[in-house]
Amino acid sequence: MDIEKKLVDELGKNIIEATNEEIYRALVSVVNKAAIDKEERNGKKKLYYISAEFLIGKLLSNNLINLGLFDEVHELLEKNGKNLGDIEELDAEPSLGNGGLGRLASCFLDSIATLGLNGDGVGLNYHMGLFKQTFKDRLQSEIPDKWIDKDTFLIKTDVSYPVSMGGKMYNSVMYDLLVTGYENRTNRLHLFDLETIDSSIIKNGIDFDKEAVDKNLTLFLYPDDSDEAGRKLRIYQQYFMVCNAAHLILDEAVSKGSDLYNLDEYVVIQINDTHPTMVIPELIRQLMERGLSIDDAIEITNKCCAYTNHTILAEALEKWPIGYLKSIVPQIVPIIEVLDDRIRRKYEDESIAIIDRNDFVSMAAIDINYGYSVNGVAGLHTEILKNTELNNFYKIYPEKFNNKTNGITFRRWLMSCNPSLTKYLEELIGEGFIKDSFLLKKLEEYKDDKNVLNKLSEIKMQNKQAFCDYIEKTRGIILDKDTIFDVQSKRLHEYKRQQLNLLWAIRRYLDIKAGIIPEERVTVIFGAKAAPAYTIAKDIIHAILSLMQLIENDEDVKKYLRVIMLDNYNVDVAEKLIPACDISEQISLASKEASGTGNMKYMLNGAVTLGTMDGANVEIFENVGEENIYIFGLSSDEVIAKYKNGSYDPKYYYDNNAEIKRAVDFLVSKEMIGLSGKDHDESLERLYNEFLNKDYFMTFPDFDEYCKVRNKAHSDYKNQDEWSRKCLLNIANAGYFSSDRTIEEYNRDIWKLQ
Ligand code: Z2T
Repeated sequence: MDIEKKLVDELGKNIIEATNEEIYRALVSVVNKAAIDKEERNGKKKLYYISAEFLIGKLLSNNLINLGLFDEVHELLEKNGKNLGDIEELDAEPSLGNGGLGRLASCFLDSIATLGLNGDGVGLNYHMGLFKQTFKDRLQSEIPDKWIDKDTFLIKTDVSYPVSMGGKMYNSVMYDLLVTGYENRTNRLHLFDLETIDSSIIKNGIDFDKEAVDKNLTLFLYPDDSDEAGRKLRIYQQYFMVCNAAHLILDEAVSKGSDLYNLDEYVVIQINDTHPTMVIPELIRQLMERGLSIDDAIEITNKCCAYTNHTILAEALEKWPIGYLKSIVPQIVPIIEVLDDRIRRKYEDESIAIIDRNDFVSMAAIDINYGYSVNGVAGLHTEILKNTELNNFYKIYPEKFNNKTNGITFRRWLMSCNPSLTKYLEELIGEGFIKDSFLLKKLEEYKDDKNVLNKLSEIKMQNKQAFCDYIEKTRGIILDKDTIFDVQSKRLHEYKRQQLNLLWAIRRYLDIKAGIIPEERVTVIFGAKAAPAYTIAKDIIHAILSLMQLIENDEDVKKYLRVIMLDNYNVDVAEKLIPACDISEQISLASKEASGTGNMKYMLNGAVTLGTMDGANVEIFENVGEENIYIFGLSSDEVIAKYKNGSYDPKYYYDNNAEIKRAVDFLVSKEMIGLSGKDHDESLERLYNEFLNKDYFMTFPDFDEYCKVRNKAHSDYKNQDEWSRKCLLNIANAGYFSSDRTIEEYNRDIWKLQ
C-alpha cells in the first residue's frame, strides 16, 4: 500500500511543508486505519483480560513495527527532511500502570494479537496515569502526568453503560486503543471512562477532592489509599471497571448467539490480580438480571473466570470492609454473602471464607473459590503459593493451581528498543526468532567466535553511548560509557532492596575516600518511583540522591564511582536504559519477588544478572547456567524459616560486622546530613533507625556475600571476551522468556481459544 499517498492525503499538504505535530497527527490516523483493516470479528470464544493497569508505553513505533510499516515510514520521513525519532517525542506515553503487573498486561496483549488469538483488554482510562516523578531538594515529588493531549491513539466509541454506585447513576463511555499484533490481527484494549472528569479539581501536585466521584473517578491510577476516602475511591474504580466489563462481555456473547447458559463457550475472563475481583459477583448479578437463577449464574460464572496472583506480600492482598461495599455497591453485597455462605457450609473452614470475622471481604477468596484456575507468575512463586500463602486453598482445590512463568514481548523489548542488536541477530541466525523465540538458541553456535563476541560488545558500547547522549540531552548529566553500567530499575520497594545496592555504594565511596582505589570504574544507575504515601521508600530515594550529590561534587571519587538516580523512570526510559546495561541488579529478598520481568528484559539485551534465587531469577539461572549469572544470598526456604522463628536481629549484624556499621552510620554522618544545610535530616535518620530496628527485608544477612559477588562480577568484566561470551549466552537463552511462550501456555491450559 502507498503510505506516502495516505500520509499526504491525511496532511492535505506535502510532507516537507508539514510540521512535526501535523505529521504526528497524520501518522496516528494512518496507523489506526491500517490497524482497523486487520481487525477480525470471527472467533466464537473470546478472552477478556481485565486489569486495573496497562503500562502501555509509547505506541507509534510499536504499531509501525507490528504493521510492517516502520522502515517505509522511516525512509519516507528521512527523504523529506524529517526524523521519526523527533516525531516520536510528541508521542505521549500512556502510563496506566505502576510497574510489572501493568507492563505484563501490555506484553500479553501484544502476544495475544501476535499469536492471532481472539482476546481484548479491559481497563480504565486514567487521565493522568500514575504520576510524573520529579526531584526537588533530593526528595521525590509528584505531579500529574497529562498524557491525553489533543492527539492520541485513543478512539472514542459509542459504547456506554449505566453504572450504579453510592446511590447515584453514572454513564460510562468506552475508549479503545488498537492492539496491533506483529504481522497478525488487531485486537482492542477497552478503557472505560466518564465524560464528567474534571482535572481542575487537582490542587498542588496530585492532591484532589476525593468526594467528587463524577469528577475524579478516572483521574489517576490508584490514588493515595492511606485514608478512607482514597480507599473508597479505589472500590468505585474497581466496580466501575468490572460493571462495564460484564455488560460488554454479555452483550458481545449474546450478539454472537450465546443463550447465557453456554456463556463459557463464548467467554473466558482472566482476572489480573484481585483488583477486578468484583467481576465475579457482578457477572452473577447481571446474569440474574437477564433471567438466570442464582444457582445457574454462579455455576456459569465459575466456568468463565480465572485468577492470576502476583504477590505473596500480605499488604497487597486486598480486603475490603463490607461496610464500604454496602455503601458503594450494595447491589452485589447479597451475592457476596451467598458466595460466602455456600463455602462456609460446604467446607466449614474459616481460613478459606470470603467474609472474615472482622467483616472484611477477602477478594482472593472470591477468586479462588469461584474461579476455575489460580496461577502464580513464576515457578518458585507458584510453589510458595501452594505450600504456604494459599496452602489452605490448595488443599481443597489442588486441580485449580497452575504456574505461568511471566514473559516479555520481543517486539518492544528487542526489535523496537535495540534495533542494532536485532539487525545483527537477524544477520547471524535469521529472522525466525522474532516469532519463534526459542530460535535464539542458534546464537550459541557463535559462543567462541571472536568476531561475533567483538561485535556484540561493540553494539553494547553504541547503546551505552546512545544512552549517555540521551541523559546529557534530557538531564544535563555527562556519563562515561567506558565504565561498567550497573543498573537497578524497578519500583522502589523495601523488598526489592535498593537499600542493599545503596549500602554497597556507600561502602565503595568510603573505601575510595580512605584511599583504596578500585580496579574497575563503575556507574551505578537507579530508576524508581515510590508510592506517594510510602515514607521509607521515599527515604531510600532521598539517601540515594544525597549520595549522588556528594559524589557528583567530589572529583576524586567521581573518577571511580558514579551514583545516578534517573527521575521519572517509565517505559520510555526503560527502552533506552535496558540496552545500555552491563549488570542487571535483581536483588530482592528471596521469596518476595513473585517473578520480575525487568530481569528478562535485561537478559534479552545482553546484560548479566546479579541476583538472588528469587522469582524468575531461578529460571534465568536454570536457562543460562551458573557460569553466566551471579547469584548470592539466603534461599527462599531460609528466609521463610527465619520469618517463622522470628530469629532475625539486625542489631546483631550491626554490632558484629564493621562494614555494615560503617555504611549504615554514614547515612547519618555529617557529610550526608550536612547536605540539608541543617544539623539534622529527618528522612536519613528514619532510614537509619529502620535499618537498625527492623530491616524487615534482611539486607544485613545478605550484605557480605552481595558485596563479594558484585565485586567479582566487576572484576570479571575486565576480561572482555569472557564477559561478552556471558552476554551472548544470556541472549541465546532468553527465548523461554518471550510472552508468546507464556500466552501459548495460558491458552493451552486455561483459555482454550480457537
Ligand atoms: C505489581 O507490579 C506486581 C505485583 C503486585 O501485586 C502488584 C503490582 Cl502493581 C499485587 C508485580 C510483581 O511484584 C512482580 O514480581 C511481577 O513480575 C509482576 O507483578 C508481574 O507478574
